This record gives sequence, structure tokens and C-alpha cells, in this order.
Amino acid sequence: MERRLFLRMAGLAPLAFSLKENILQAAIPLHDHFTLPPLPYPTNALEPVIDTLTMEIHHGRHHKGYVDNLNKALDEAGIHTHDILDLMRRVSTLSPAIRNNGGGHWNHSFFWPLMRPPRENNVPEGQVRDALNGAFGSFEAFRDQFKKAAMGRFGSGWAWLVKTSDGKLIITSTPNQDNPLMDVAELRGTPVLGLDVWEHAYYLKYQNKRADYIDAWWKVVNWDQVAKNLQG
Ligand code: MN3
Repeated sequence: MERRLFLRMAGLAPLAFSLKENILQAAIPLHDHFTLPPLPYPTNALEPVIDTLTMEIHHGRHHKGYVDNLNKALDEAGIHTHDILDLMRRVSTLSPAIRNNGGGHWNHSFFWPLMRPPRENNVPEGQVRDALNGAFGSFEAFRDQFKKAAMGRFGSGWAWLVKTSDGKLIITSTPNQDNPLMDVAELRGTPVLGLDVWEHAYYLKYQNKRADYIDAWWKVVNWDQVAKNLQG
């Protein structure tokens, strides 16, 4: 109060007001666009298919890194948004850092709920089974084709089951942290299922054996989540 009174007396009230505004603006954290979502299960929940240390590093460091670097890249570009889908759809107009880290954030946020503790004979039922039968002939044929896409992605990337705008189910893969939502994607559509085939997703347990990781992964696929994605 004394300070404000002094400033008013000195004829400096407008200056005090603008100083206060600046301080308020500076107090808003710059990196508040996106945050790391918690895993929907403990880090050991997918053992032995995906080991605890891989989950800790994958979620706590890799995914967190994408979130932090995305926020930084958005600040640098002067973009203020909480709409990740909007960023994906116009990624060709944005910086490589936003493309890579925005994709990394969307992809991993999509990936975690697609898994659950392992089950033997973990096969889809109902609507998902029918949809896969319709599109690929059988679940086994779908699984083979999906594995081929995941194996065929040279270097780092993702394999996807995607619903196209005309309602068709197709399998595709993307490099790096790209995804089928991006306007730069070869095949665009809404992801229904996705598999991270970056080495950071499997190297500690499977080393260079990507095929073994893919084969084991079917035991932890959360078909209930796939059903939700198929309807959405
Ligand atoms: Mn990853």
C-alpha cells in the first residue's frame, strides 16, 4: 500500500500498472501447452512382455522428452495451443521440432492405453474381430500383414492400423514420429492400433530381435481400447 501510494503521489501510477502487467505475464509458465499423461498401469504391468525398466525409460524419459521439447518448440514458434490434433493436421506448415516432438507426444499418448497386462490367447472379439475379418480375411492374416509393416519400417517408426475417411481399415507405417493424422503422411486416416518399433521400445529385452518383440506384443494388446478407437 505504501509503495502504491508513493507511486501515485509521484505521478507514476500508469507505470506501476504496466510493471504489474509485465510481472503477471512473466509469472505464467511458458511451457504449459502439454503435459506428460500418467501411464494407465504400473510400469511392471506388462511384464514379462515389456520389462519394467523399458517402461520407466520409455515413458519417463522418452515421452517426457517429447512433451518438454514440444513445449519449447511451440514457445519458439510463438504458438499457444492445447490442441494436438490441430498441430498434427497442419504439421507441414510447422517446424521440424514441432513435427517430431508433437508426433512423439501424440503417438505415445495413443500407445500406452493400447496395452494391458499379458493374456494367453489374447485375440479380438465381437466388433473388432468382425472388422478385421472383413478387411483382411482373418485375424491371423491381419496380424501377419501388420507384422510385415512393422518389420519393413527401416530404422525408427511406427506400424498402424488406420480407419480411412471412407471407413476402410488399412495397414501402414510411418517413419520417425510421424503418424497417419499428419498432413504429410503417405496414407492418412484415424489410427485404431499402433506399434512403436523404435529400438528404445524393445532393445533392453529383445536387443536387435524386432520380430520377437512384435510376436510377444500381441499378448498385451488391449482389444477393448482398440474397439473404442474403432468406434471413435
Ligand atoms: Mn517410443
